[in-house]
Amino acid sequence: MDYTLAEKIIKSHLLSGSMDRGAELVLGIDQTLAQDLTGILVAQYIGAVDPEELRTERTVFYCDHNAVAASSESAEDHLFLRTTAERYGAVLSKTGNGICHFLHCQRFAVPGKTLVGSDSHTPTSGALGMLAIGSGGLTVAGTSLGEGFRMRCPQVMRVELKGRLRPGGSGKDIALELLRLLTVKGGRGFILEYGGEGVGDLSIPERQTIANMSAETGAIAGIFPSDRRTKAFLRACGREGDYQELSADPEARYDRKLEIDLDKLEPLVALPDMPDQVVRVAEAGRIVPHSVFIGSCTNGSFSDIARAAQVLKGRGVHPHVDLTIGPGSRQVLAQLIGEGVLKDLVDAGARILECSCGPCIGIGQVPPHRGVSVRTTNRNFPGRSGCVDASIYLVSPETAAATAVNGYLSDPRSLIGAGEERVTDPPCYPVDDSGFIYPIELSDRRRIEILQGANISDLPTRGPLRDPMAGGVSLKVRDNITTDDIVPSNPETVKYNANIPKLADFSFAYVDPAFPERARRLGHSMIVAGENYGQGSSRESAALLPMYLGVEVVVAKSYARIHKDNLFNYGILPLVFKDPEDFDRVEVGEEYLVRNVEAGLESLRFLIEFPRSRGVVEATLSASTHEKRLLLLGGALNDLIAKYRGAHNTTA
Ligand code: MIC
Ligand code: SF4
Repeated sequence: MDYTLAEKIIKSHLLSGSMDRGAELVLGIDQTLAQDLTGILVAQYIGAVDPEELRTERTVFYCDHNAVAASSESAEDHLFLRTTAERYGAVLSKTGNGICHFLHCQRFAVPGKTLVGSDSHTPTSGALGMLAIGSGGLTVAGTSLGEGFRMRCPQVMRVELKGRLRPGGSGKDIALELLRLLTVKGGRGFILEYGGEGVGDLSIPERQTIANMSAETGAIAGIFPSDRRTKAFLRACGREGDYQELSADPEARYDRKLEIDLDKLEPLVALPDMPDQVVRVAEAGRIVPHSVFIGSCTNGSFSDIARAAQVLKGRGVHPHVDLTIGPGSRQVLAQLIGEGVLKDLVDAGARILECSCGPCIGIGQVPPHRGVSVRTTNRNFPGRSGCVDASIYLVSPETAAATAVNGYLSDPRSLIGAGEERVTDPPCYPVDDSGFIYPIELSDRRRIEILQGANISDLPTRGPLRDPMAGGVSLKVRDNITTDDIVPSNPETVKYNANIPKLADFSFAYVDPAFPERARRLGHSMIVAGENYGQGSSRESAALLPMYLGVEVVVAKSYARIHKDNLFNYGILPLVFKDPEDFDRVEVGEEYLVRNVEAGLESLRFLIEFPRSRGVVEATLSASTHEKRLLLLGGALNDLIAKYRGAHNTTA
């Protein structure tokens, strides 16, 4: 029988379950990763279980998102992460070393292996033929403890890349075209498997950009074959021994096929406020930005930045534009210095930032109110830049550079000279692992004291689902609500990243600032939502904060995968409207009553009574046996503790 590449990796890691589409399965996980925002919870969960050691081949904690640490609270988060890594045997990547996905590809990703990370862009490592999946922190803690990763057997979509990129085109334009075709919902339930003649031409950094933004379509992962390009990249990283050739079998069957013709691809831009609002740069109209940012885990490679520098060299940044550059890693920075590119950038008027996430999630470079910023990042959700009414446009590094030169959104082809040689990837990277702290001997680990700052709050847990459930509707929200909407990230909130009571006050701040107060007043409450609820970031605080504020049930038209998993992990019942039109009948503030909750978990069908309007709304549940168990236990932390400590913990 012929298999797709994704199926081959699933098959070789299958711990239990079946590979029939939609069937429940448990996947063995070789590596896990976490970062300094979502990772604090991961570290807390691991600490709550206090294992002898982790059960993965490699677990890495990255201090990358909030590297600038503008407050002591953030610096304390980093200390907590470091000491937890040392105590349990994870690798710690220090601040300034680089962005998790980027570094993971450079140093740890291995073709054919599996990775689960508490960050939605974990699929970036799919660039090297690894099956890499984003998830919530509780799940990452569980997989680090050897639990295996539970999922429904995904569908596989073949994305056929035909032809070759034309001058001025970039991997980013392929990722944007994919979003134009699939939208932010179209990848749900799928692994995107890239193939076709166009793949052979793409460098690993270009594949990284595309695998990275596969997450924006809602897909479980994006994966490329492991081929001569992969081999050359691993050799350049000094890791040729990790290479193995991997591709789909010739007669593999795909659940869906999509084709992108690279010959016809033009420079593209995603308009505010969703990454799928994609048009040609040439038809976007006159966009005049205050700032331009080139970098992030999406476009922070040496070749990305060097190509932008080619456009900037000898031209300079427009006087009204603030251009910042954020290299993906210290290695990239070293190489930009070594090749003289940094000088070109500085001479052109660019500002050089830390090798970290920063502006991508509003930690620095926040635009002015109603400001405009053109960026090479992957998301432009409202408020994500730290300013809710700013307009963010997503483009390739070449387009960003041309825009910085001209002072308005520009097609880079006008500035790329005919016959100008395109920067390619080097045969050898300046590898320097001194930014990693590797595990010490097992026998020495117990003496490591975990340093937990006062700002890191205790883990809130909850008891089993109530039966019956009664309360009030605390919030009603539109389609495509992102986890950035639920837990805004900006310089003010980031220092409370690990302080649940404080962070709770910011939940839904941009969407409905009265929510925290209303939810507290109602005691027990319900959130009503449209399609694709909880898309975007994997941050589990988007489930944890509502749980902390008393939300016990969400009724939505549909969910994004990671957020739905997080709701189960926190013991919140994620129901779906049987008839989506019922959404219109429910109002904020009204009371609800759900009887026979336990029977509902069995039949997967619930009747929600709204006494005020005398309406009854039918809702369904799609849950595995394990997920139902989590709801009955009051969440995954109780499950982990019960399993590893033999006791339940239900303090709230
Ligand atoms: C993001 O890009 O949204 C983040 C910030 O990296 C998140 C993780 C987080 O919220 O900490 C993600 O992608 O999951
Ligand atoms: Fe960091 Fe942005 Fe990448 Fe998330 S998407 S990991 S915030 S650079």
